[in-house]
Amino acid sequence: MKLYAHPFSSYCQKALIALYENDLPFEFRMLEPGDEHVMAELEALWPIKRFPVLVDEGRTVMEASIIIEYLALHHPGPVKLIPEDARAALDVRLMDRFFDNYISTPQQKIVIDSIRKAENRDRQGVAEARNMLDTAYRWLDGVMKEREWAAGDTFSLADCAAAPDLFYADWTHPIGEEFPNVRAYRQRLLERPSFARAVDEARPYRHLFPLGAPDRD
Ligand SMILES: N[C@@H](CCC(=O)N[C@@H](CS)C(=O)NCC(=O)O)C(=O)O
Repeated sequence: MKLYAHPFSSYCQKALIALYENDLPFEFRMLEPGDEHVMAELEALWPIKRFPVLVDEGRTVMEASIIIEYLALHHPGPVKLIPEDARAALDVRLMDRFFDNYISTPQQKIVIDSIRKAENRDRQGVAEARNMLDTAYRWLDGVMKEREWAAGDTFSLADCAAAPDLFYADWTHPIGEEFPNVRAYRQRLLERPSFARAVDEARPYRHLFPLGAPDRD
């Protein structure tokens, strides 16, 4: 398998966690900014040019959630990231969508806005994104009161999403002390070996974080 990715990208880390959880071998096709050759390979595979993208036996698989679903189907390992029970799998997929849509999307909005020219900034959009993050943190805090992992007792696809999404969300719009269950969950994720490895591999790129990476994690 080949994974087109960058170690500092949250969606790439999401896929990497799944690969690391089951110790799956793959070739890392590094999307170095300015490396036209690998970028052209990516564009030929997926003109949308969002990553990660996985290539396996001639099949191209896009979207981090679908990559994880694909791995569960075609390269199953001891760690089952998608429950076999369809009802339990629905809960996992809901939480996966929650993290990407209501944590990662507003987080990226704030970061992307910060690198625009001052005259092109979207103040209302950024305020709405911050509001969404506060609402999402509050809802999640109630959910995580009773749970170790995002969908219950077992580490899943939803935790692969949550780990990088909450990691960068806290750097962008800090998770306040009024959300102790979210903070504790983020800490548990940081201690999970698969994510700890992804965080360590991304450490050399922290200077790329547009808002300035905090001196922690
Ligand atoms: N919906 C995609 C999102 C992927 C995504 O936004 N990736 C970012 C990196 S974290 C990216 O490709 N950025 C490059 C760009 O926007 O041109 C997924 O779930 O995989």
